[in-house]
Formats: sequence, C-alpha cells, structure tokens
Amino acid sequence: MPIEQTLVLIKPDGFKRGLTGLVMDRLDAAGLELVAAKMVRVTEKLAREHYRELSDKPFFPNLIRYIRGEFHDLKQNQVLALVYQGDNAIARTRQAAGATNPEQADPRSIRGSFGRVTTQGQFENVLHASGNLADAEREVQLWFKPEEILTPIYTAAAANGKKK
Ligand code: IDP
Ligand code: MG
Repeated sequence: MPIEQTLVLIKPDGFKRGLTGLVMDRLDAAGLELVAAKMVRVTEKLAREHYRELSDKPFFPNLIRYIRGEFHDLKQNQVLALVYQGDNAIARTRQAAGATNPEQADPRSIRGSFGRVTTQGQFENVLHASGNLADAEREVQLWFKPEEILTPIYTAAAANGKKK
C-alpha cells in the first residue's frame, strides 16, 4: 500500500460547532498521522481554486460562501487546514468522513453523525477530505508550502502538470 497524504479542512460548521477535536480524534483513531496544520483565511481566490472542478454546479456560489464562513459568521473567513499521512490515507479519511450528502452518509461517520442539509439545500458536512490522489496532490500543494509539511511527498511538478 502506498504512503499517501490527504488534505482535510475543518469547514466553518465544524469549527463553529466545536467539532475540531472530534474530527482529529476520529482520524487519530483511524491510524492516520498528522503531518501539517494551520489556520487559513480563505480568500475568494483560494476558495474558487480549491473548488474549481465544481464551478459549473448550481450550488457553486453558495459553496464559496460556505467555505469562507459567510453562513457561520466567521469574520476571519478561517478554516483549519490539516494534512494527514498514512497507507491508503485518502480512502481511509473519506471513509471516516462519510458520504458528501450528510443525509446519505453512514450514521456512524463524521458527516453522518454531525452534518446537515440546510433548508436552502446547502450540504454542511463538517470537513473536507481530498477525493482521490490527483485531488490530494493538487490540494495539499494549494494549501501548504512544502516547508510547512513535516514530510512533503508531492512534488511541484505534479501540481503544475495539473494546472489548466
Ligand atoms: P466531497 O466534499 O465529498 O468531495 P464534492 O462533490 O467534491 O464532495 O463537493 C464539494 C462540496 O460541495 C461538498 O462537500 C458539499 O459541501 C458541497 N456540495 C456537493 N454537492 C452538493 C449539492 O448537491 N448541494 C449542495 N452542496 C453540495
Ligand atoms: Mg470533492
């Protein structure tokens, strides 16, 4: 099994509802190793770049507002950004997170336990977790400089090769 790194963001609902420690406990319990962590002010540019593959979706404008904390009164637009490492870390983190729609997620998963769909139809699902290796490589390098990660494994060449 290859060693992978994956990006986790504690989204504004998770942060505001005091779920940061719980998410980190669950990922610890899953045997994942924390190799980077920082609070980040999410600019419009960073949000759009992070979610660029979803820019055509009808929920995109509200997704950008959501990740920037505009629905949760986060004046600094802050999220906690984390990088977890381990064998098969990407799939294992997704497993702990649960399905995108919290109403369809395994009730024991983080999203299934603590996420919600708002009356406006927004999925508030506590955390972001990279979906696959290509996303993980791009996202870890979008949010972190190599020197901010204890043991960086993704190279700049991989990220540049994936730029449009
Ligand atoms: P993921 O976060 O599980 O990888 P993506 O499809 O990459 O799911 O979507 C990114 C985020 O956009 C989701 O976590 C969720 O917050 C939001 N989202 C995705 N699909 C919908 C939808 O159909 N309605 C509302 N929000 C959505
Ligand atoms: Mg995704």
